Amino acid sequence: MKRKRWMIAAVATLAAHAAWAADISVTDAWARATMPGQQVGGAYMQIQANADARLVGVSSAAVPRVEMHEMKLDGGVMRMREVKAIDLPKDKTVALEPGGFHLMLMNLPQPIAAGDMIPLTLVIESGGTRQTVEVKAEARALGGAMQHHHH
Ligand SMILES: [Cu+2]
Repeated sequence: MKRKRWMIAAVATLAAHAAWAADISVTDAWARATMPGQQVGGAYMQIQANADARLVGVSSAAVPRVEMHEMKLDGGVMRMREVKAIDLPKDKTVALEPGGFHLMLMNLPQPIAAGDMIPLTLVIESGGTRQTVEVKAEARALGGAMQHHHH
């Protein structure tokens, strides 16, 4: 009988975790198409959480390594640095975009072509729990007004 009780407790714990998981919505996920020989690419999206949360990691089945970066104007020069986490305040839309926070797709095994769908797994922490969110970023061709994001 003791064993059965313990199992009920375990189920209750799972339910509590599910209740704490934030509702995450990701919209407008896209990646920048790359030139042949280019080793890195960028991915961008809008993320909204219905509870205070943090993006703490990103991985991809198609890219060996994904880093979270921040671009900031520093004495008139745009500088980029890797960040460990990106805050997702409750109900606020956080934009990962050229010139701000963004995802860096490292060591690309092959160029990203317009129309490619890049799978991304976001690891989001909220209320002491971690959850993953699967996203597909559609690659867009280079060019246009947003080409100032150099590396
Ligand atoms: Cu970057």
